[in-house]
Amino acid sequence: MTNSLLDIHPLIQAAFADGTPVVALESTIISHGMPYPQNVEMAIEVAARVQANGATPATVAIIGGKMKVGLTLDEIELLGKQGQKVTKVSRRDLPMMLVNGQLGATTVASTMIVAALAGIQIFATGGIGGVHRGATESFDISADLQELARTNVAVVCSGAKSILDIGLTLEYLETHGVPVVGFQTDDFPAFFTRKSGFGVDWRCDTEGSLAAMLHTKWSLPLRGGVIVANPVPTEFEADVKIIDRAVEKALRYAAEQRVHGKRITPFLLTEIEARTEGLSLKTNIQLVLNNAAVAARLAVAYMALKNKAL
Ligand code: PSU
Ligand code: MN
Repeated sequence: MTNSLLDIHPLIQAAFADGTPVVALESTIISHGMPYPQNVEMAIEVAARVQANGATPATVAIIGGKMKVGLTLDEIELLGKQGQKVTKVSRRDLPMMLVNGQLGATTVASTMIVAALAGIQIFATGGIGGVHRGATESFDISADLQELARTNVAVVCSGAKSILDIGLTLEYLETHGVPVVGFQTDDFPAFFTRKSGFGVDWRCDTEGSLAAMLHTKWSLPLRGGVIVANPVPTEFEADVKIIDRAVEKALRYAAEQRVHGKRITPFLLTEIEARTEGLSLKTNIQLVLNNAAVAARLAVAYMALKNKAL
Protein backbone atom coordinates (compact mmCIF):
# COMPACT_ATOMS: atom_id res chain seq x y z
CA MET A 1 0.00 0.00 0.00
CA THR A 2 1.58 3.25 -1.08
CA ASN A 3 -0.88 5.81 0.30
CA SER A 4 1.43 8.36 1.97
CA LEU A 5 -1.21 9.19 4.58
CA LEU A 6 -1.28 5.59 5.80
CA ASP A 7 1.21 4.59 8.48
CA ILE A 8 1.20 0.83 8.90
CA HIS A 9 3.04 -0.65 11.90
CA PRO A 10 5.95 -2.95 10.89
CA LEU A 11 4.29 -5.98 12.57
CA ILE A 12 1.24 -5.53 10.37
CA GLN A 13 3.33 -4.94 7.28
CA ALA A 14 5.04 -8.25 8.11
CA ALA A 15 1.65 -9.99 8.39
CA PHE A 16 0.68 -8.61 4.97
CA ALA A 17 3.99 -9.77 3.49
CA ASP A 18 3.52 -13.26 4.97
CA GLY A 19 -0.11 -13.45 3.86
CA THR A 20 -1.31 -13.99 7.45
CA PRO A 21 -4.67 -12.62 8.69
CA VAL A 22 -5.10 -9.19 10.30
CA VAL A 23 -8.07 -7.87 12.32
CA ALA A 24 -8.81 -4.14 12.55
CA LEU A 25 -9.88 -2.59 15.88
CA GLU A 26 -11.35 0.87 16.48
CA SER A 27 -10.13 3.51 18.94
CA THR A 28 -13.27 5.54 19.81
CA ILE A 29 -14.23 2.58 21.98
CA ILE A 30 -11.01 3.33 23.93
CA SER A 31 -11.26 7.13 24.19
CA HIS A 32 -15.03 7.64 24.31
CA GLY A 33 -16.46 4.21 25.04
CA MET A 34 -15.01 3.36 28.46
CA PRO A 35 -13.33 5.06 31.43
CA TYR A 36 -9.58 5.04 32.13
CA PRO A 37 -7.81 2.77 33.03
CA GLN A 38 -10.24 -0.03 32.09
CA ASN A 39 -10.25 1.25 28.50
CA VAL A 40 -6.49 0.71 28.15
CA GLU A 41 -6.63 -2.71 29.82
CA MET A 42 -9.48 -3.66 27.48
CA ALA A 43 -7.55 -2.50 24.38
CA ILE A 44 -4.50 -4.55 25.38
CA GLU A 45 -6.55 -7.66 26.22
CA VAL A 46 -8.54 -7.41 22.99
CA ALA A 47 -5.33 -7.28 20.96
CA ALA A 48 -4.05 -10.33 22.86
CA ARG A 49 -7.31 -12.19 22.19
CA VAL A 50 -6.97 -11.54 18.44
CA GLN A 51 -3.43 -12.88 18.54
CA ALA A 52 -4.41 -15.95 20.57
CA ASN A 53 -6.91 -16.81 17.83
CA GLY A 54 -4.43 -16.67 14.99
CA ALA A 55 -4.50 -13.11 13.63
CA THR A 56 -2.54 -9.87 14.05
CA PRO A 57 -4.44 -7.02 15.78
CA ALA A 58 -4.39 -3.59 14.09
CA THR A 59 -5.86 -0.78 16.18
CA VAL A 60 -6.60 2.27 14.06
CA ALA A 61 -6.25 5.95 15.09
CA ILE A 62 -5.37 9.32 13.56
CA ILE A 63 -2.00 10.49 14.86
CA GLY A 64 0.20 13.32 13.61
CA GLY A 65 -1.64 13.72 10.33
CA LYS A 66 -1.51 10.00 9.48
CA MET A 67 -3.97 7.14 9.50
CA LYS A 68 -2.17 4.74 11.83
CA VAL A 69 -2.80 1.04 11.48
CA GLY A 70 -1.41 -0.76 14.52
CA LEU A 71 -0.62 1.28 17.61
CA THR A 72 2.16 1.14 20.19
CA LEU A 73 1.32 0.67 23.88
CA ASP A 74 2.18 4.34 24.46
CA GLU A 75 -0.30 5.42 21.79
CA ILE A 76 -3.05 3.26 23.29
CA GLU A 77 -2.27 4.67 26.74
CA LEU A 78 -2.45 8.23 25.37
CA LEU A 79 -5.85 7.64 23.75
CA GLY A 80 -7.15 6.04 26.95
CA LYS A 81 -5.82 8.75 29.27
CA GLN A 82 -6.97 11.68 27.13
CA GLY A 83 -10.40 10.10 26.84
CA GLN A 84 -13.09 12.45 25.59
CA LYS A 85 -10.50 15.17 24.90
CA VAL A 86 -9.43 13.13 21.88
CA THR A 87 -11.29 14.12 18.70
CA LYS A 88 -13.89 11.56 17.69
CA VAL A 89 -13.34 11.02 13.97
CA SER A 90 -16.02 9.80 11.61
CA ARG A 91 -15.96 9.90 7.77
CA ARG A 92 -16.67 13.63 7.52
CA ASP A 93 -13.86 14.52 9.99
CA LEU A 94 -11.12 12.47 8.36
CA PRO A 95 -9.68 14.95 5.81
CA MET A 96 -9.39 17.88 8.23
CA MET A 97 -7.86 15.64 10.90
CA LEU A 98 -5.16 14.61 8.43
CA VAL A 99 -4.39 18.27 7.83
CA ASN A 100 -4.47 19.63 11.39
CA GLY A 101 -2.43 16.82 12.97
CA GLN A 102 -4.71 16.45 16.02
CA LEU A 103 -5.03 13.19 17.93
CA GLY A 104 -8.12 11.38 16.69
CA ALA A 105 -10.00 8.23 17.63
CA THR A 106 -11.71 6.37 14.82
CA THR A 107 -15.35 5.26 14.97
CA VAL A 108 -16.72 2.19 13.22
CA ALA A 109 -17.16 4.27 10.04
CA SER A 110 -13.65 5.72 9.87
CA THR A 111 -12.01 2.48 11.06
CA MET A 112 -13.72 0.71 8.15
CA ILE A 113 -12.37 3.32 5.73
CA VAL A 114 -8.80 3.01 7.01
CA ALA A 115 -9.00 -0.80 7.21
CA ALA A 116 -10.19 -1.01 3.60
CA LEU A 117 -7.40 1.34 2.45
CA ALA A 118 -4.85 -0.86 4.22
CA GLY A 119 -6.36 -4.07 2.80
CA ILE A 120 -7.96 -5.42 6.00
CA GLN A 121 -11.42 -6.96 5.57
CA ILE A 122 -12.28 -8.07 9.11
CA PHE A 123 -12.92 -5.68 12.02
CA ALA A 124 -13.98 -6.38 15.62
CA THR A 125 -15.72 -3.96 17.95
CA GLY A 126 -18.44 -3.79 20.63
CA GLY A 127 -21.47 -2.11 19.16
CA ILE A 128 -22.18 -0.12 16.01
CA GLY A 129 -23.81 3.28 15.77
CA GLY A 130 -27.32 3.30 14.33
CA VAL A 131 -30.61 5.11 13.99
CA HIS A 132 -31.26 7.01 17.21
CA ARG A 133 -34.56 6.88 19.01
CA GLY A 134 -36.58 9.87 17.84
CA ALA A 135 -34.63 10.03 14.56
CA THR A 136 -37.82 10.87 12.65
CA GLU A 137 -37.48 14.30 14.33
CA SER A 138 -33.72 14.61 14.95
CA PHE A 139 -32.45 12.94 11.72
CA ASP A 140 -29.73 11.38 13.90
CA ILE A 141 -28.50 8.36 11.99
CA SER A 142 -24.90 7.27 12.60
CA ALA A 143 -22.52 7.52 9.64
CA ASP A 144 -21.55 3.93 10.55
CA LEU A 145 -24.60 2.71 8.63
CA GLN A 146 -23.72 4.51 5.38
CA GLU A 147 -20.19 3.20 5.71
CA LEU A 148 -21.50 -0.35 6.03
CA ALA A 149 -23.42 0.29 2.82
CA ARG A 150 -20.34 1.29 0.83
CA THR A 151 -17.10 -0.15 2.31
CA ASN A 152 -16.00 -3.77 2.02
CA VAL A 153 -15.31 -4.67 5.64
CA ALA A 154 -17.08 -7.18 7.87
CA VAL A 155 -17.81 -5.81 11.34
CA VAL A 156 -18.03 -8.36 14.14
CA CYS A 157 -20.10 -6.74 16.89
CA SER A 158 -22.72 -7.50 19.53
CA GLY A 159 -25.48 -5.65 17.74
CA ALA A 160 -26.55 -2.18 18.84
CA LYS A 161 -27.30 -0.67 22.22
CA SER A 162 -30.88 0.04 23.19
CA ILE A 163 -30.00 3.77 23.25
CA LEU A 164 -30.79 3.30 19.55
CA ASP A 165 -33.97 2.36 17.73
CA ILE A 166 -32.92 -1.17 16.82
CA GLY A 167 -35.91 -1.78 14.53
CA LEU A 168 -35.20 1.35 12.46
CA THR A 169 -31.49 0.53 12.41
CA LEU A 170 -32.25 -2.87 10.86
CA GLU A 171 -34.68 -1.28 8.35
CA TYR A 172 -31.99 1.19 7.31
CA LEU A 173 -29.45 -1.61 6.84
CA GLU A 174 -31.94 -3.58 4.74
CA THR A 175 -32.60 -0.58 2.48
CA HIS A 176 -28.87 -0.16 1.93
CA GLY A 177 -28.25 -3.84 1.23
CA VAL A 178 -26.14 -4.61 4.28
CA PRO A 179 -26.45 -8.28 5.31
CA VAL A 180 -26.94 -8.83 9.03
CA VAL A 181 -25.70 -12.31 9.89
CA GLY A 182 -26.19 -13.86 13.31
CA PHE A 183 -23.22 -15.89 14.49
CA GLN A 184 -24.70 -19.00 16.13
CA THR A 185 -27.93 -17.09 16.74
CA ASP A 186 -31.26 -16.26 15.08
CA ASP A 187 -31.65 -13.10 17.18
CA PHE A 188 -30.14 -9.70 16.63
CA PRO A 189 -28.35 -9.00 19.93
CA ALA A 190 -28.89 -5.80 21.94
CA PHE A 191 -25.27 -5.39 23.06
CA PHE A 192 -25.65 -6.00 26.82
CA THR A 193 -28.17 -8.78 26.20
CA ARG A 194 -28.32 -11.66 23.73
CA LYS A 195 -31.72 -10.77 22.25
CA SER A 196 -33.29 -7.53 21.07
CA GLY A 197 -36.67 -8.89 20.04
CA PHE A 198 -35.60 -8.59 16.37
CA GLY A 199 -34.30 -11.40 14.20
CA VAL A 200 -31.26 -11.50 11.89
CA ASP A 201 -31.43 -11.95 8.11
CA TRP A 202 -29.20 -15.00 8.10
CA ARG A 203 -27.55 -17.31 10.56
CA CYS A 204 -24.06 -18.86 10.31
CA ASP A 205 -22.84 -21.43 12.79
CA THR A 206 -19.18 -21.56 11.76
CA GLU A 207 -16.48 -19.06 10.87
CA GLY A 208 -15.99 -21.05 7.65
CA SER A 209 -19.54 -20.38 6.44
CA LEU A 210 -19.21 -16.69 7.34
CA ALA A 211 -15.97 -16.54 5.36
CA ALA A 212 -17.62 -18.21 2.35
CA MET A 213 -20.41 -15.64 2.42
CA LEU A 214 -17.95 -12.72 2.55
CA HIS A 215 -15.83 -14.18 -0.19
CA THR A 216 -18.86 -14.68 -2.44
CA LYS A 217 -20.23 -11.18 -1.78
CA TRP A 218 -16.97 -9.46 -2.62
CA SER A 219 -16.16 -11.74 -5.58
CA LEU A 220 -19.34 -10.77 -7.40
CA PRO A 221 -18.53 -7.96 -6.55
CA LEU A 222 -21.29 -6.67 -4.30
CA ARG A 223 -19.81 -3.65 -2.59
CA GLY A 224 -20.33 -2.88 1.07
CA GLY A 225 -19.90 -4.29 4.52
CA VAL A 226 -21.50 -7.08 6.51
CA ILE A 227 -22.61 -7.12 10.12
CA VAL A 228 -21.63 -10.27 11.97
CA ALA A 229 -23.85 -10.13 15.03
CA ASN A 230 -22.22 -12.06 17.85
CA PRO A 231 -24.13 -12.05 21.16
CA VAL A 232 -22.39 -11.60 24.50
CA PRO A 233 -21.68 -15.02 26.12
CA THR A 234 -24.59 -16.01 28.39
CA GLU A 235 -22.49 -15.92 31.57
CA PHE A 236 -21.69 -12.23 31.01
CA GLU A 237 -25.16 -11.08 29.92
CA ALA A 238 -26.48 -8.07 31.87
CA ASP A 239 -29.83 -7.80 33.64
CA VAL A 240 -32.27 -6.35 31.08
CA LYS A 241 -34.21 -4.41 33.71
CA ILE A 242 -31.14 -2.69 35.12
CA ILE A 243 -29.95 -1.76 31.62
CA ASP A 244 -33.37 -0.56 30.45
CA ARG A 245 -33.77 1.65 33.50
CA ALA A 246 -30.29 3.16 33.02
CA VAL A 247 -30.94 3.74 29.30
CA GLU A 248 -34.26 5.51 29.96
CA LYS A 249 -32.69 7.77 32.58
CA ALA A 250 -29.67 8.51 30.39
CA LEU A 251 -31.91 9.40 27.42
CA ARG A 252 -34.01 11.73 29.57
CA TYR A 253 -30.91 13.41 30.99
CA ALA A 254 -29.43 13.86 27.48
CA ALA A 255 -32.68 15.52 26.33
CA GLU A 256 -32.68 17.83 29.37
CA GLN A 257 -29.07 18.79 28.70
CA ARG A 258 -29.84 19.20 24.99
CA VAL A 259 -26.95 16.96 23.97
CA HIS A 260 -26.93 16.17 20.26
CA GLY A 261 -24.67 15.49 17.27
CA LYS A 262 -21.43 13.56 17.76
CA ARG A 263 -21.55 14.09 21.56
CA ILE A 264 -24.72 12.10 22.16
CA THR A 265 -23.37 8.54 21.82
CA PRO A 266 -20.38 9.04 24.18
CA PHE A 267 -22.64 10.98 26.59
CA LEU A 268 -25.15 8.12 26.78
CA LEU A 269 -22.43 5.46 27.13
CA THR A 270 -20.85 7.33 30.07
CA GLU A 271 -24.23 7.87 31.74
CA ILE A 272 -25.24 4.23 31.43
CA GLU A 273 -21.93 3.12 32.83
CA ALA A 274 -22.28 5.47 35.82
CA ARG A 275 -25.92 4.55 36.42
CA THR A 276 -25.22 0.81 36.51
CA GLU A 277 -22.22 1.26 38.83
CA GLY A 278 -19.80 -0.33 36.43
CA LEU A 279 -21.96 -3.41 35.85
CA SER A 280 -22.43 -2.53 32.20
CA LEU A 281 -18.68 -2.01 31.82
CA LYS A 282 -17.95 -5.63 32.78
CA THR A 283 -20.39 -6.90 30.16
CA ASN A 284 -19.03 -4.42 27.63
CA ILE A 285 -15.44 -5.66 28.05
CA GLN A 286 -16.40 -9.34 27.84
CA LEU A 287 -18.42 -8.94 24.66
CA VAL A 288 -15.59 -7.08 22.93
CA LEU A 289 -13.16 -9.86 23.89
CA ASN A 290 -15.53 -12.45 22.49
CA ASN A 291 -15.95 -10.46 19.26
CA ALA A 292 -12.16 -10.23 18.93
CA ALA A 293 -11.87 -14.03 19.12
CA VAL A 294 -14.59 -14.64 16.51
CA ALA A 295 -13.15 -11.94 14.21
CA ALA A 296 -9.68 -13.48 14.39
CA ARG A 297 -10.98 -16.96 13.54
CA LEU A 298 -13.07 -15.45 10.74
CA ALA A 299 -9.97 -13.66 9.39
CA VAL A 300 -8.10 -16.99 9.40
CA ALA A 301 -10.94 -18.74 7.53
CA TYR A 302 -11.32 -15.86 5.05
CA MET A 303 -7.58 -15.77 4.32
CA ALA A 304 -7.61 -19.53 3.65
CA LEU A 305 -10.45 -19.12 1.14
CA LYS A 306 -8.78 -16.18 -0.56
CA ASN A 307 -5.50 -18.07 -0.91
CA LYS A 308 -7.34 -21.08 -2.35
CA ALA A 309 -9.12 -18.90 -4.91
CA LEU A 310 -5.86 -17.37 -6.20
N1 PSU B 1 -21.55 2.14 20.65
C1 PSU B 1 -20.97 1.52 21.68
N2 PSU B 1 -19.69 1.84 22.02
C2 PSU B 1 -18.96 2.75 21.29
C3 PSU B 1 -19.59 3.37 20.17
C4 PSU B 1 -20.87 3.05 19.88
O1 PSU B 1 -21.59 0.72 22.34
O2 PSU B 1 -17.81 3.01 21.63
C5 PSU B 1 -18.79 4.32 19.31
C6 PSU B 1 -18.25 3.60 18.08
O3 PSU B 1 -16.99 4.14 17.76
C7 PSU B 1 -19.26 3.98 17.01
C8 PSU B 1 -19.57 5.40 17.41
O4 PSU B 1 -18.76 3.90 15.69
O5 PSU B 1 -19.64 5.36 18.82
C9 PSU B 1 -20.87 5.89 16.81
O6 PSU B 1 -20.99 7.25 17.04
P1 PSU B 1 -22.12 8.09 16.29
O7 PSU B 1 -23.40 7.56 16.84
O8 PSU B 1 -21.88 9.50 16.66
O9 PSU B 1 -21.94 7.83 14.83
MN1 MN C 1 -25.22 10.97 15.26
